[in-house]
Amino acid sequence: MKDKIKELLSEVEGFKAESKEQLEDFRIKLLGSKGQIKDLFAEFKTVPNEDKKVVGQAINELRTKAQEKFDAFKISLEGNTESKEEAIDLSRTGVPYKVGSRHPISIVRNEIIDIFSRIGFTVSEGPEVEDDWHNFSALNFPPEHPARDMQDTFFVESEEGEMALRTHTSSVQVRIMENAKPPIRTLSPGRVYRNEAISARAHCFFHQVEGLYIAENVSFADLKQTLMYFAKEMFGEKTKIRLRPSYFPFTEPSAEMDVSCSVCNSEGCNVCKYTGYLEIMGCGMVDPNVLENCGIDSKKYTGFAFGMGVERIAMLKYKVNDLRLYSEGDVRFLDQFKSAF
Ligand code: 2U9
Repeated sequence: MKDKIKELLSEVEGFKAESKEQLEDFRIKLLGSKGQIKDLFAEFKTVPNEDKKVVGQAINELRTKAQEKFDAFKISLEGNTESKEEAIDLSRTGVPYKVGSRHPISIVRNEIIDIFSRIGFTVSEGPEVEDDWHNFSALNFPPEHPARDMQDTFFVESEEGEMALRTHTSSVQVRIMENAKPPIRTLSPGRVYRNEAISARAHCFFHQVEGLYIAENVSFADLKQTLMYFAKEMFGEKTKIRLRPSYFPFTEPSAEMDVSCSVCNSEGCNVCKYTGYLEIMGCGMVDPNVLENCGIDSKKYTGFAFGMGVERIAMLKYKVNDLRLYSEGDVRFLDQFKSAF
């Protein structure tokens, strides 16, 4: 009897079912009501008492192995889902994937690009690591200008010598002017770097969109009208603009532009600090020195330029009060912009 059990055990272990029929034959032969295991249990009565324990264990082992083999092939041949681990309830509602959202800086940058592209501006991009010429010299920064200082600008060593992390995207427009003939009408959106201590109101990097228009007979009136169009598209038809004289090395004359505060309708509130206006960008007529530096005849052509910080516009639009929120990747902040585009 022990030999019979051994023989059946090795048969069970080597068994492979390639079809349901083969599996059913296996079941009938071994596990069925007239099967060989049943016979063994019947024969068990004749086993001498002193052998009963060992033989009983061997038959039980055989039965368990045969059942396991049968179950395993049943699942693989029929896709049986009766076993608890394998059970899949196809009628259950799925677990939804967490969907990301567009970043507020992207939303606002795209909106700015959209508004200017409707009046013929194209988009130009360029390197973030710049040489002194494109970031400073071509833009009329005098040699001793404080922006050239380590305290204001990050410098990196490269094979080409000391390079600056661009402090504005004007450097992209220098490249455009060097390589294209007017009329030029382009926007340069991108990340810029400044050596600032990080706080709610300052960061060591932020995003700008700058604009440049160079052609014959471009005047300050063209600049004013273009920016008025932008302000109304961005902040609403009722928006008023205000230009205050300012100074930048690359524009002359220069101005800063304010828009009327849409929160209080210019009545005065804590957003506009009770002035009725919010500063949103700088602008001016491109300095003739800059045109000449870039190979453009300043007697024939004039141009205007403007620049704005995207974080600042997004702060006004979405009432964000801390610049650090933009770069911390906190989903509780980012999730709030799910329906914003
Ligand atoms: C060229 C010549 C002139 C771009 C300009 C500003 C004024 C300006 C600031 C706004 C807030 C930078 O992000 S900010 O800190 N920008 O005030 N930018 S005019 O003038 C140019 C650009 C390119 C060749």
